[in-house]
Amino acid sequence: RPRVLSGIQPTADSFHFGNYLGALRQWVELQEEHQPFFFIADQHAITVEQDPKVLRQRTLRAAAQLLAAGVDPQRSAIFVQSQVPAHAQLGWVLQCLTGFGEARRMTQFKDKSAKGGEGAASVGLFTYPILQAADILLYRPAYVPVGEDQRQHLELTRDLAQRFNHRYKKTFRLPEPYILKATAKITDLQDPTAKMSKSGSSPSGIIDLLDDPRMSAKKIRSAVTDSGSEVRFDPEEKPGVSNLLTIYSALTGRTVDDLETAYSGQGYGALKGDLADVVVEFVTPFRDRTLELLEDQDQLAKVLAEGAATAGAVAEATLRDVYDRVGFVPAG
Ligand code: AQP
Repeated sequence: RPRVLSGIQPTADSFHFGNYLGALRQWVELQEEHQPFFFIADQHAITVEQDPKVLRQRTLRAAAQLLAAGVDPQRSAIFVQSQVPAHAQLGWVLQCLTGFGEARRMTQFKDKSAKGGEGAASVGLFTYPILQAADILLYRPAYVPVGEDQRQHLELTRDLAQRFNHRYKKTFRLPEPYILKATAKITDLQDPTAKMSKSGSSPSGIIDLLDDPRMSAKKIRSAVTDSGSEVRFDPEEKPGVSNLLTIYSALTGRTVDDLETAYSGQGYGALKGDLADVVVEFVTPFRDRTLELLEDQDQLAKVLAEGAATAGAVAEATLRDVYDRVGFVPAG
């Protein structure tokens, strides 16, 4: 079975609809016919300052949410990045293969460092895409299910894999991004041209999976649309309505065409009202299940430790090949 790999950062108390529809849902689907490795990227999280106690809690909350979303530890290795040291170890080797200018071109660093100024950003934030390349390449996956915002990092990963293979010996598989067009960029409810984001969205622009469902319903009902009234999918002219249609279609399996027909002549109020109900129906059991899983933190820690053991064996074997090819003398 081809391998898949993806990660998610524990940088908020809850994942949001962008994370879920852009990535997590695909994780769950892909585990059926692939060999999956899914990790919680705590080492990426510390590229910006984190409170240690909060980071620890959020890592367990992330694990609970992955399980509640349907990631199955019997089929998928679910683990915490820092528990598999090979990620950071390969990260160093790949940093030494990356050009400074090449790293500089990563737009996410430009965006994220823009706020506080480049001087305030950590070197870790700058080199984060290279650690991400290591995260991926260690497992030699065929596919990496992510949202559109990760496409550039995937390209860097492929470039580094190719460079290593060329300079030393064929070691890495070139992974393909697995990006579903329809849900690749879920947008902010209040600013529908921007992506829904943990760090960038205002509270009313983001739907967190663990929010009180009544609050999520309210956010849908007050989503920014436009001054027209025609329910039509047109991301250029009607980004707000199009985003609502995308979420509606993804949660119900109804096609966007079908929704356009169903809401023709009814205005935005009807669409928002019904979508609010759909969202409540989805988040209520998800939230209940997550909170239930969080009651047994020892069990969550056990699942993560088992995942790290499975992932670690694969990652260490790749790292051994890499160290050998680079010319490091093995211990013993
Ligand atoms: N709005 C989105 N639409 C579709 N996919 C998205 N993803 C994130 N936002 C959207 C995808 O979710 C996965 C995990 O995200 P992450 O936590 O590793 O990355 P992130 O980009 O840090 O998430 P945020 O919310 O966008 O955080 P900030 O604000 O810190 O940048 C990834 O596959 C990502 O593509």
